[in-house]
Amino acid sequence: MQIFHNAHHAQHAGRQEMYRGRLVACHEVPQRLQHVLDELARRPVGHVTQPPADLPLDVALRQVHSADYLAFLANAWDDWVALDPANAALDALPSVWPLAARHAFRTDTPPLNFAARLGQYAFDSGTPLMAGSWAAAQAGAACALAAAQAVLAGERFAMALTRPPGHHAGPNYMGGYCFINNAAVAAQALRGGGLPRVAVLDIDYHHGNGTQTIFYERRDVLTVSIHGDPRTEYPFFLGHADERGAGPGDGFNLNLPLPRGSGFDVWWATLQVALQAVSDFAPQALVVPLGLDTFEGDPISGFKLQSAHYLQIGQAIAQLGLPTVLTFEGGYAVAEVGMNTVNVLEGLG
Ligand code: Q9C
Ligand code: ZN
Repeated sequence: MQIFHNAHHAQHAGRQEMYRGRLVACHEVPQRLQHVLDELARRPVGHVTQPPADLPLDVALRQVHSADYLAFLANAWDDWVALDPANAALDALPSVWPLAARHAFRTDTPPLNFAARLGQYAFDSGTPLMAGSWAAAQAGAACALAAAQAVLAGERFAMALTRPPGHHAGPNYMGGYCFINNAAVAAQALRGGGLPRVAVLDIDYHHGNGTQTIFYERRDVLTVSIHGDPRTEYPFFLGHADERGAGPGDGFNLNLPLPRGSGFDVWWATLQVALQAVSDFAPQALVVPLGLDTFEGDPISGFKLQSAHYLQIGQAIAQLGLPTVLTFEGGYAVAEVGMNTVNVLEGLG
């Protein structure tokens, strides 16, 4: 398999995230990716390479994100520093939001104040934005695009090995450590390459709210997600079982929430439901947003999967028989994330 590695990922290295009233050290750290690369050096299950420089990235981004959001991201760091030159030493975090409410706050008159603009385009205060975040996120999207192109060219498996992750980023917002939705970029590129139906199977601990939302009204991209029940787990405000898609996309979103504390037996049984839904859709390709935060040792998550289980998960994905793009999402047990990731890739066969 081809593994496209984001050589620019470390330009994004947030220092602190807001958590329950205090700033805590970021969980989504550059060492996560380094551990995967180190494990791939020990167990070379694929060919680690970098995306070509001449990809049509801007077009691909505009197919899944709004132009105003992309412009916001491109200028965010400069605008943050312009707000106060002392901000150059700080990560940007939002602290005010246009809450959806009766006689709601307005975003149709875009605010000029950057602190307000940050709140308009970010749904949490856990996603620090810094000088290199946009460059890192763009280079990561290029990995997703390259992985999709490799699959379109006949590769059975390809992976976008990148951070920051992507599956929480929506059409016009960042959050959950994510800026650009790499899985959506890959799925859309597979569609653009002429495949009539593409399925997304999100196995990160957290609901893939961004990917769900981007494809919610479409029947050409099936989105399926297994995740911690949003009644207790992040991102809280999306990911319930009754979200089935809308308009022409009605019936083409499947959420399989599980209680915090679930172990492998219930997770595995739920995976069979997800795999059946993917099979019934009869797609020509699959995208797997791969989070390793289902691991029992994950510091911010609540499932209890063990390292050996990731081999089985890889085997089950391979048994679908579909050309498959994987994107690297969550997984914050940093010392084990390399082994767990490469176990999935080894299981693919
Ligand atoms: N301080 C992904 O796994 N915050 N994002 C949880 C912990 C948000 C997870 C609170 C978790 C986002 C890609
Ligand atoms: Zn996650």
